[in-house]
Amino acid sequence: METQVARAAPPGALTTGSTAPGRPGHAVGRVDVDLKDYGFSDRLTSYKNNQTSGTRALFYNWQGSWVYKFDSHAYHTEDSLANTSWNNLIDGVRVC
Ligand SMILES: [Ca+2]
Repeated sequence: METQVARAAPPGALTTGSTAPGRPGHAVGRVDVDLKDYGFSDRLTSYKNNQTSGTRALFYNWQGSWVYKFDSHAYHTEDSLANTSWNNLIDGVRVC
């Protein structure tokens, strides 16, 4: 299942300038895009990060809280997470 990070979000849902942790395992209180709102929880295998160049998208798994897994610097296309531990795992995205 492919989702486009920017396209998946409703207008105004993406925030910029938010502080986001950059180390794996760090939990945050919220994410900008909750993939369950789009039926994408545990279904992310590929994505296109077509945000403004240099913008980062941070990907989180819900483990009772949002736990950071990896990030993507725009522009970036991930064709397949199938051979990673992140396949069908991600539930939320933050943008900064
Ligand atoms: Ca998950």
